[in-house]
Amino acid sequence: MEDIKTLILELHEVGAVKFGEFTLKSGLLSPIYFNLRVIISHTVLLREVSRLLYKHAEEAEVKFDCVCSDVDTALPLATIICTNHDHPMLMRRKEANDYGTKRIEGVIKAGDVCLIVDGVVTSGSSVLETARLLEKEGLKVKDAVVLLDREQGGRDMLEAEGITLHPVFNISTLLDVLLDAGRIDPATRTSVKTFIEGNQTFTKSPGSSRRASKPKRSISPEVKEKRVCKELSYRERAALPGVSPMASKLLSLMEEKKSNLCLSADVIESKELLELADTLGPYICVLKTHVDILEDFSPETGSRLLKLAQKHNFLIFEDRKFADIGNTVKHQYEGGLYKISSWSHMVNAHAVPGPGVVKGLQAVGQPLGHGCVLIAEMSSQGSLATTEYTQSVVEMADDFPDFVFGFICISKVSCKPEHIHMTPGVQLQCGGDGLGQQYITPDDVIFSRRSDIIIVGRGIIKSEDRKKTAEEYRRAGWEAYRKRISTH
Ligand code: 5BU
Repeated sequence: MEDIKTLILELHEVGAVKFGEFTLKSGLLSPIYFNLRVIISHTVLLREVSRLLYKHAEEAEVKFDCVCSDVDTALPLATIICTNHDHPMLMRRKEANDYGTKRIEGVIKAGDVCLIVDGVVTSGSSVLETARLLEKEGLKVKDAVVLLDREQGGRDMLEAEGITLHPVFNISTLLDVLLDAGRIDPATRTSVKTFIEGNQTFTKSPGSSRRASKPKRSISPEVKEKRVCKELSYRERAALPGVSPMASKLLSLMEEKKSNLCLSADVIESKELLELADTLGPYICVLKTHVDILEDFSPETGSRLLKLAQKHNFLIFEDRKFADIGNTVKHQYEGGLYKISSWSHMVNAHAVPGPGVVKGLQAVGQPLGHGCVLIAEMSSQGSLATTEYTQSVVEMADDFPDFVFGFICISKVSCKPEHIHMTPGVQLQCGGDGLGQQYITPDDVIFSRRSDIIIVGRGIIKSEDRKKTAEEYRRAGWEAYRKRISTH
């Protein structure tokens, strides 16, 4: 324990843990922030963290043949462990390499047991994603050793997935040590604890674990009040007093059709688009179009699509990504060749131009009962829509509660149950397309990242049996939602 106390104080000293107000990737404001990257500039500390990680795995009698880490903060730690103790190493890329979809580097020996090494665990989704990629290559993953568990549900989630998490220390210990040493005051400790309690990402369902569940800490009524992201069903959300007409309609039909699948119908002929709408209509809640890739668009395409939307009870979403001044987008939305507002129930917009873009769209769309989602994050590699930008987009939505009903994002960005989160870049297998698209699975999107709708294009369009595949995606998305509702 003395080792750990000293380590925590040193981490605080070098700025690897900070207190204040920080916007997380998810858009949430956090009173604590970890940046383990700084330790690479402090060699003694770097060695010490590696030593404790290894010691921790040894004390827990973890058996493994090789070690894997992300190409990130944990990579130098894993490298030190592997070179000091002669273990072969693997590393997981965040993105597929340039030539294909390979994401695990190193010599893979199928059947070997691999220990995952990581820095900070919040929801556990990153460790789980690495484990799934390793398992796809034939390796076995039973344990992960990490420096810090933020105690937000990652440990339980991983346990439910068959992976034991071994954190060197958790956030409660960190707060106690810093408080005892006079580095933080009691109010800071309380505010971090409140934040952690209010932002749990996972709750155990009975029987989901291989081991007995540890008793849940009781949450005071005050903390319950502050719970930021309460999980409601789509049906409950559809009936909320502040929900916009578009969100209410969409949430109701999702529940009715048991579908959170949006088909991205990226085809170039109207005939094929209409065929897709008719054959896959029963499986989807939304059909997304890119009208400007159609080679033969005519007003009839729009009106026939609308009829099919009525027949199969889905909504049409023109993925136009408006990004100009209000006056221009107004014309682009209602006029031109496509007259988008006459057949599309919803559109999306970038927030880059400022609120004027939404004002312009709202002037056309709201009287027609239409709605808009803002692009808070993108699925493509190297996207600039991150952290503060994402946070500002979420804030902008609050100014248009009757028209903006949600976001395009990779993980849930807003805690308001009135907001619908839609996520592109989804396939049943993780990977990429060589042009920057990055795929994550329906379960990851809906369960771990708590988005609401999976947007799937080529995963369905390029399959041999589109109907069967659409049903597979519908089921995967719906099961992930059911799991989320029953466990959160
Ligand atoms: P895919 O075939 O499943 O990769 O198609 C994804 C669709 O979602 C495609 O129409 C994109 O234009 C759209 N998309 C996206 O992939 N990523 C984003 O961040 C946004 C839209 Br916004």
